[in-house]
Amino acid sequence: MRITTEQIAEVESDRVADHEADLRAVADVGTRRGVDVEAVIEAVRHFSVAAPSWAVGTGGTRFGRFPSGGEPRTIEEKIDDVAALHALTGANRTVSLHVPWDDPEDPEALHTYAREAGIGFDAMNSNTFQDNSSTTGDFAVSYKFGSMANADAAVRKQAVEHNLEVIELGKRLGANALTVWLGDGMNHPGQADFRRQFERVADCLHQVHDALPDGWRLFTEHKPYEPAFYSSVNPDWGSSLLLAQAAGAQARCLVDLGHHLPNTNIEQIVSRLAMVRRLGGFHFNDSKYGDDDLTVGSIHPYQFFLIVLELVKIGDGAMPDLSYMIDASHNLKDPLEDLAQATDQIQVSIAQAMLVDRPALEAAQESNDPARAAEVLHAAYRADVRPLVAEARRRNGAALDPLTAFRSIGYRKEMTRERGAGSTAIGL
Ligand SMILES: [Mn+2]
Repeated sequence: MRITTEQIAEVESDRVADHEADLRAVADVGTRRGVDVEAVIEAVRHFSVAAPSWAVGTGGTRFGRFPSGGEPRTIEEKIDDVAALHALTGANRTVSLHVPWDDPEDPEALHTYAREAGIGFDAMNSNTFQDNSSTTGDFAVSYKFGSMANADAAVRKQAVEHNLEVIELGKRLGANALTVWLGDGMNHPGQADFRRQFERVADCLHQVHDALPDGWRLFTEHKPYEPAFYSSVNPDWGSSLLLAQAAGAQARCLVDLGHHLPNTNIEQIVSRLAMVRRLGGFHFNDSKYGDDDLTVGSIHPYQFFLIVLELVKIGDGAMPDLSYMIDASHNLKDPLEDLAQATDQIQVSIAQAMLVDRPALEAAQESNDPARAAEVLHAAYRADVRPLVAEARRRNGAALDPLTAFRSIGYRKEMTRERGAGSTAIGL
């Protein structure tokens, strides 16, 4: 089942008049304040964020998983779901695969299938944090004590080879980046040597980097803890930067918002990484305590706005050309509804960040006027930009209100009939 623009227009026909009235009102306010509303709409229109293949299925915790039915059973069905999401949002043009959870037997056929569905391939994700016959060479080695940081050279060699295989697969799918997230670290003080672990990982990443095709990026993704609970080899942005520098010129740091200790100033990290030209991309999500993988902007919407504002500053008024992906775990909501809400939140934050009067903000900063600076930020953050975002979606042939349209069209109901109530997606 493909969701079409015509289907969306049909279920939203009674919303158009209200939308147009709302849009006129916002445009009037914009005109009075000298805001280029058209530029905001067009910037939102052109933005795209990848959906990870593992997020179209219901997530879970180590305590359980409660699938709600109609989940994709194959990689092609995952592509179908991303295509449905993109039809509704107009802003999810790519899917990010995870190997071995997604290991197509015929990459060219999959490439064709995705192209016909209008979906491209974003960054490839390797996996050396669990043992699997396709990542450990038929279990000849084990990642129990780490992969690239392992004391055993044979394990490190296998970890590098797995990453090279993922690059090869990505080349056949038309991807252009590899994200390396490692579970390597220690659970026990004294278990390993901090420096030796780090140097081994740096050396392995350098080997992987040397196999990158031209135009590809290698992303290092930091995370403070879990699965290693005493120390992680790449726990923070500083370590991630050192690893990216050691890996080579095509390496960049990827910032997963949930991979920070509570109250970390992530927008400052974004600014620093951009300053040294090593900011590569994002995994968007939100968190209350740890790597909670909650819906983007659901816990700290103002922080998310400030992060996007840093991006708009880097892009000189528009979102810079980085790698963007939603990395959330949908344990209770329908995965596609949560992805649609996350995408909407990102679009709203882009519109708000673009409304910031940056010359006025800079003037307040340069004259030591924090009260004025706060007024400038709040004027943008408190603006209701939803009609602008809806208009951007409408111009892309997508939905004014993706979640309601998704329900009206009955996509999940149809998928449950087709795929079964007990179908489950592989992955997290
Ligand atoms: Mn991530």
